[in-house]
Amino acid sequence: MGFTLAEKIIAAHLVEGEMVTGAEIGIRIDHTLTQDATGTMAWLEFEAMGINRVRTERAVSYVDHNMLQADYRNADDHRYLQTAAARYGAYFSRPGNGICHQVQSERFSIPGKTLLGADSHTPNSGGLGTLAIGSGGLDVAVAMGGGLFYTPMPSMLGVHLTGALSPWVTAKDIILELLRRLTVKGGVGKIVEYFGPGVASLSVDQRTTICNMGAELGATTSIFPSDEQTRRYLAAQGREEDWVPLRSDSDALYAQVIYLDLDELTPLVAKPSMPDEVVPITEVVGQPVAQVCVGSCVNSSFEDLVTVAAVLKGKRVHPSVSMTVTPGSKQVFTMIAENGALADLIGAGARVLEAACGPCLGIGQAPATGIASMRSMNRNFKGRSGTSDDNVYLASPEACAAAALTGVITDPRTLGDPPVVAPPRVYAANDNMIVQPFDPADAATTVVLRGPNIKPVPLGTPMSQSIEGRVLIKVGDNITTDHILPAGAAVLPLRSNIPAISEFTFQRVDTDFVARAKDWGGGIIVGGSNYGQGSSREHAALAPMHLGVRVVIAKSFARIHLANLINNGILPLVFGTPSDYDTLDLGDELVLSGVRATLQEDRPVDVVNRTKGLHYTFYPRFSRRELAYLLAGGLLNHTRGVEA
Ligand code: MIC
Ligand code: SF4
Repeated sequence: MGFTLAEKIIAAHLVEGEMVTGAEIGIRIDHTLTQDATGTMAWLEFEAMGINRVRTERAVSYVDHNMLQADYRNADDHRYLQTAAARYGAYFSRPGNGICHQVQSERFSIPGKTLLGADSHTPNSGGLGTLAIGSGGLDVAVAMGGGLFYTPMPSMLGVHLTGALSPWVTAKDIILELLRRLTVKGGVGKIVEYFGPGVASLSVDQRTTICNMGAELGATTSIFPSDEQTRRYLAAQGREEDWVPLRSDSDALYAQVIYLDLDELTPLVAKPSMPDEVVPITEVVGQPVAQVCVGSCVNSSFEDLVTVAAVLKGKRVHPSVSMTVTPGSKQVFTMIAENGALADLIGAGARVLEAACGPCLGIGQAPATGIASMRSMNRNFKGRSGTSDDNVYLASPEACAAAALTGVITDPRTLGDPPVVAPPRVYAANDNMIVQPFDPADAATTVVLRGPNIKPVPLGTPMSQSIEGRVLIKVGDNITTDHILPAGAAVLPLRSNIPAISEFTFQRVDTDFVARAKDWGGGIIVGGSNYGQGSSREHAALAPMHLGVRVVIAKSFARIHLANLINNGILPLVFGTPSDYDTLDLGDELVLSGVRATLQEDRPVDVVNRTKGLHYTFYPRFSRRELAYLLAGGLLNHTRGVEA
C-alpha cells in the first residue's frame, strides 16, 4: 500500500512513535515562524529554556499583527522581537514586510519541509507542499530549541478534485464548500490532502487560500502536491532551487475521501458568525453591506488584488460602503503599485491599508452598529471585528468587489466577463525588509531590549493531590479562543503581560467572569464540543491559568488549545458521558479527590458534584509525556526539573 504525501513527509521527519492514527508521534521541525502577537510569549519561553541559539534550519520572526504603535507598549514588543531574533539567530521580518503566512509562502516555504508556526493559519504554506502546522508558542519555542513537535498521528482526509473552476468561482469557494460539508470541527485530528486531476489547474495563490482556511475546519494541516505550478511559482520567486516534485502514491490510502467537481461549484458566502454557515451567494443577494474589507493572510495575494482592482477599475465604490484593501505583503504591494492596480483601487475609492493583519482581528475597521460587513478573510466569529454584535460575511475577493460597487451582496456572475489574471512570470522579490540572522559572534554580544510592558513568563503550579473548585462558566459548542481571550486593538498590546491581559478573559461572553474567578479563588471551566477552536493563542490558556483555573471539562477540544492547556498545566477532561454536561451548572462545587495519584496510575478520574450529589467519570487520554507536564504544572516547569 502506498503513502499519502503527508505520510511521506511525516515518515521522513519521524523521530518518536509510530504512524498509527491517534498515537502520539514526535517529528523533527525544519522551519518555524512566530508573529508579534504570539511571538513575544514564544520568545520569552525560548529564553526561559536557556537555549543560546535557534537550532532549526530556519526560524523567522514576523511583526504583522499589531502595527498600531499607540503607545510605548507595542513599540517595545517590536523592539524586543527584533533584538531577540538578532540575539538567538532568527530571521526578522520587519513591520511592513507583510503578513507572516503570505511572506512565508513567497520567500521561505519549501516543499517537503516541516514548518511549525505560532499561528493557526500556518498551514497556508501547504499550498507549496510544505507540511505546515500551527501550534501554541511554547511548542514553537521547543522546536526552535531543537526539540520535537508532538501530536497525535492525524488521519488522512483526501479531497479528490476534478474539473475546473467556472468564471467568477474561486479557490475561496472550494474551501467554503468544504466548510459547508464538514463544519468547523470536521477536520479535527485530520490532515486534508488535495489530489486528482483538478489540482493542476490551481495556482499556488489559489492553493494557499484553500490550505489557509483548512484551519477553519480544525484540521491539523492541509497540503497540495508540489508540481509544475509549484515549480513555476518558486522560479518566479527566484527560488527554483527550492523546488522538489512531491505527490502521494497512486495507491495511497485515505481514511476518508471527499469528491469535489470544480465545474459544479458556485459562488458561496459564510454568513455571520461562523465560517461554516455557508450558503450559495444567491441566498443572500440584496443584503445591504456598509463595509467591505479585502485582505488578511487569505486572499490578499497578487492575483487576488489584481482581480479586485480589475473589477473596480474606472468605477466607484458605492457611497454607502467603506471599502478597505490590504496587500498581504510588501511584494504584493510593490507589484500592484508597479502594474497600476493600486491606482485603480484608489481611484475607485478603496482605502488601502498597510500590509498587516489589521481589520481581520479587530485592529481598525470595527464595523458601525447594526451594519453588515463583507470580508475576504477567514474568520467571522462574533465580535472578532471589534464590534460585539457584528454581522460579518465571508466571501471571495471577487464577491467582495461586487458588493463594494453595489452596496448590497451581489452575485459576481452578474458583472459580465471576469478579469483574466494569470500568475506573474517574475515576482518582485526584494528582501530588504528581512533582517538576516546575525552570525554567532555578533549575536552573542547583542543585548535583548525589554520594555516595562514585558513581564516574566508565567509558570504554572504543580498539580495538587486533590482539586476542588466551582464551575466558573458553562459555555456551549464551538467556543473560540476569541471568546476566551479576545484580540483587538485594546487587548493586543498586553500579549506579553499576562496579569494585565487576564482582565479580558471571557469579556465578550460574561463580563462578570474575571470578578467571579477572583472571588472564588479560581475554579473550573465547562465547555461543549470543539472547545477552544480558532486561533493558536496560548493566552487563552495562560489568562485562565493566571485567574486560578486548574481544570477545563468539555465534550471535545480543538487540537491547538488542548495542547496549550496541557503545556500550561491545566487539566483538560473530556466527558465520558456527554449528557453529564447537562447536569453541570454555574457555581456547582466539583471535587477531584486524589486526582494526582489517579492520573499517575492511569485510572479513570472521578469527579463529585458536591452541590448536586452527582458523580462523573472521565477517562484521561494523555500520553505519558503530557501527563508529566500536567503533574509539573506545565512544560516549562517540567523542562526545569520541577518535581512532578
Ligand atoms: C488569529 O487569526 O486569530 C490570530 C490572531 O492570527 C491567531 C494568533 C494570535 O492570537 O495571535 C491565530 O490564528 O493563531
Ligand atoms: Fe493575521 Fe487574520 Fe491571518 Fe490571523 S487570520 S494571521 S489575524 S490575517
